[in-house]
Amino acid sequence: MKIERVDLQRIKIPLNSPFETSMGVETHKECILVRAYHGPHVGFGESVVMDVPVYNEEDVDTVWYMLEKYLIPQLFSREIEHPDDVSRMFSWMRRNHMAKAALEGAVWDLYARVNGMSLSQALGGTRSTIDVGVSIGIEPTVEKLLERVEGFIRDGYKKIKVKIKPGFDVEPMRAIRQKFGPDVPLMADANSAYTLQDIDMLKELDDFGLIMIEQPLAHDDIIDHATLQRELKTPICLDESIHTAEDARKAIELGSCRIINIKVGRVGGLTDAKKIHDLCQSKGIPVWCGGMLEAGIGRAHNIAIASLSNFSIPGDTSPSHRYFAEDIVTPLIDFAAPGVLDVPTAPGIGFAINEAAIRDALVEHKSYFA
Ligand code: OSB
Ligand code: MG
Repeated sequence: MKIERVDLQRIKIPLNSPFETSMGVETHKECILVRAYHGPHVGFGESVVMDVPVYNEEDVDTVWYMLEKYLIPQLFSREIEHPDDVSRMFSWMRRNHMAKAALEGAVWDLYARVNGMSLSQALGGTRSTIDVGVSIGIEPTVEKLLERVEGFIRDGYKKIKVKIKPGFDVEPMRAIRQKFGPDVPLMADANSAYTLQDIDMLKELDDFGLIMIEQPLAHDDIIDHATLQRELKTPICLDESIHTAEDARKAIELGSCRIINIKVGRVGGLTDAKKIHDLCQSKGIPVWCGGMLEAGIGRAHNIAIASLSNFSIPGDTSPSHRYFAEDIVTPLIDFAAPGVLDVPTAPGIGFAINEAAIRDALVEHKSYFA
C-alpha cells in the first residue's frame, strides 16, 4: 500500500467545563487531525498531545513539526505491507510518540478500510462492546466533587476515577466512600504529584478499597513505585512511566505496578499498544485504555484498541458529550447501555467525519504529496 497524500488539520474546540489535574487546567481541546490517502480511501488519525508539555515532552507544535519534517516524508519513501511496518519505520527516531501515533493511527484506519474490516477487527479485537468509566478533574470543593460523582454514578459509568493532588486526596476519597458506600468502583489518579515522603498519606488511601491508585510517583520512575507497591494493599497502575513494551516488562519484573493504563499516543501507536497489551496478558497484568480528552477520532481509536481481550478493566473513553457539545464525528459517540459503548463493525473507525464541525474548529490545514 502506497500512501499518496497526507493532510494535517489543526483544530481547537472548547471543553464543556474546565478539566483540572495536578498538572494544570484545560479549557480547550487542541489537536492535529491526520488524513492518509490511498486511491479512493482515506484513513483518519488524531494527535492526543496536550497544548503544553506537562504530561509528556510534546506539544501541538512539536507534533506538527515532527510530522512535517521527518514522519510524513519517511512514510512517503516506501510502500507498506501492513501498519506494523510504520512502527518499525519510525523506530530510529527517539520518543515523540504522540506525533508517531497520530500518523500511524491514520494508516491503521486506512488499512482497515482498504481491506473492508473494522479497525477493531484489523487489530484482533474480540469484544463487541466495551465498559467505560469517567475521569473527574479536581473540583474546587469536596461538595462539588460529590455532586459530580453522584451524576456520573446515575449515568451508569462502570468506574469512577478521581484526580487527586497534595491537599486534595484523603478527604475527598473518604467523603465519596461515606456518601456512596463501598460498592462504587472507585480509583484515584495522582499524575505524579507525590514522592515516597508522602508514603504515610498514600497508605491512608488503602482504607478506601480503591480499585487502584494511578501514577502516584514521578513520571519517569519505576523504582520508587516498586517500593511503594510493597507497602500498599491497593494495586498501583502506571500511566506516565510506561512508554514502551520494554518499560512495561521492567515495571512488571520489579513489581512497580499490578495494572497498566495503555494510551495509544503515549506508547507511539496502535502496534505498540497491542504489543504492551500482549505482554501484559502473558504476565497476568490487566490493562485498560486511558484517555487524553480525545475528540471523536481519537475516541474511536480508543474504542477499537479496548476491544482486545486483556482490556478487562473499564477505561476512560466516555461518550462525546462528557467533554464536547459538538464532536468531529457523527453521530456523537454515546452509550449503547449505561456505561457501555458498542464497538463499531463498519469499515475503519466506524464513525462518519463531521466535516462542518472540523471547518468550524479549523486553525490550520496543509496537504503533503508523495
Ligand atoms: O492522567 O489519565 C490521565 C487527561 C489528560 C492528561 C492525562 C490524563 C487525563 C485524564 C482524562 O485522566 C481521561 C479522559 O477522559 O480522556
Ligand atoms: Mg493518568
